[in-house]
Amino acid sequence: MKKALITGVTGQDGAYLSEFLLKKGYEVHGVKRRSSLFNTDRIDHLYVDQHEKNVKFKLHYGDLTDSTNLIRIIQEVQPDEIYNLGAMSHVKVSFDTPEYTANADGIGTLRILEAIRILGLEKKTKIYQASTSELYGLVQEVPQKESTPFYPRSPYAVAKMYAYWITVNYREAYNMFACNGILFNHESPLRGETFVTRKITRAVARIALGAQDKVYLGNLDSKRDWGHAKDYVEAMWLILQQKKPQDFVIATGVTTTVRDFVKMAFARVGIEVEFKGSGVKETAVVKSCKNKEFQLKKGTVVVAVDKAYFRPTEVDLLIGDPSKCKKILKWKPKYNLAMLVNEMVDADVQLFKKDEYLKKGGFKTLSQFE
Ligand code: NDP
Ligand code: GDR
Repeated sequence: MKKALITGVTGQDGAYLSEFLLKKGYEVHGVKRRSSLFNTDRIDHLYVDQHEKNVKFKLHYGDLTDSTNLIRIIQEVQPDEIYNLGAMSHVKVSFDTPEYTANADGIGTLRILEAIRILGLEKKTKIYQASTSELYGLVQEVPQKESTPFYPRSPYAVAKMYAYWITVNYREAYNMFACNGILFNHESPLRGETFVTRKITRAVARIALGAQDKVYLGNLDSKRDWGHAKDYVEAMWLILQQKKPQDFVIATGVTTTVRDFVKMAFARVGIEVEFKGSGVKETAVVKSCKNKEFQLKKGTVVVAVDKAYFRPTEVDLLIGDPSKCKKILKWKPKYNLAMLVNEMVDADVQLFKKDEYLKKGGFKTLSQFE
């Protein structure tokens, strides 16, 4: 039975990847950070009492900023595959915490690679590094492919650039099976609430249900190549199943503005919105509301722009070229953007309906804590 170790197991991708590998028959070990509140919501359904026999999913306390801890966990687990997904993954927040981001996202990767070397596991353990389309940053070429030059535009992207190259260097210097997956944005109902897609789908659900008036967003012009996390974790696994270690772009090849994502998300609940004005004065207003369940009047402002959400340096356009992964990995996404948006909006509508139901019953709910 193969053993996988996942850093960032409590995150969006960690949860989908754990589920995927368990289904493939792996024993899955995850590194989770100590937190003052439970942080395992996304993986609770996979967890079994550790006293049971043949437990296939195990968690270890750890942190990418602590080498001794990583060495100990890797020594204990002796993994066949490591998926290094742990990171301070929010681009905007990285401008506020640049040093920590460099430590966890950049040097954290080095710590994993060095641990493998120190333990003499170079021949046994394969490593997947969670690289990112943010590396392309300021547009040099479209669509972006494996050979496109990098021009990172945030402390996050600069830290990930170090991680990318140190992974390549350890592969070349020590013959390690270490690969970068350069993944374009991927989302899901498990996406963190402060990334733009989830922020929008949550807001759409709450606005439709009357729990919120409007949502403030930043740059509506930026374009992203959005896929579904479920498809993307399969690509991670495929990258480590190849004969020779190499790097891959994983993308859909379709790009969409934040503004169009907003329109699609509202359309899912039967609300047509139109954008008016420009720059920081731009708003989205209700044009029509076909869904009788929701009472939104024509002309109601549902989206406004707040400068606070703009980044000091932005990545304007991301669109990936998936030719290599299609050809070599035979990877093809099952979801398109409409399916992704619909799944996310539906999940958030369900979540907030439950919330409203609890509120009516006199219980404390998510929205009462906000
Ligand atoms: P999330 O933000 O959802 O998850 C990040 C995970 O990393 C969480 O489990 C978090 O723990 C953990 N983590 C954060 N800091 C540390 C640390 N110092 N030590 C150990 N663990 C830590 O990210 P995603 O699942 O979306 O992304 C997974 C990886 O892929 C990340 O590296 C991200 O940068 C990269 N990536 C993501 C893309 C996307 O579109 N989603 C695209 C390209 C790359 P906790 O739960 O405690 O916060
Ligand atoms: P990104 O994702 O920066 O691409 O990084 P995010 O969803 O945060 O932003 C996408 C684009 O939307 C614009 N935007 C806003 N973003 C946020 N978060 N909040 C807003 O209110 C808002 N309004 C507009 C942003 O300016 C940006 O242009 C994600 C992360 O998962 C990274 O870890 C990963 O490496 C990349 O995707 C690929």
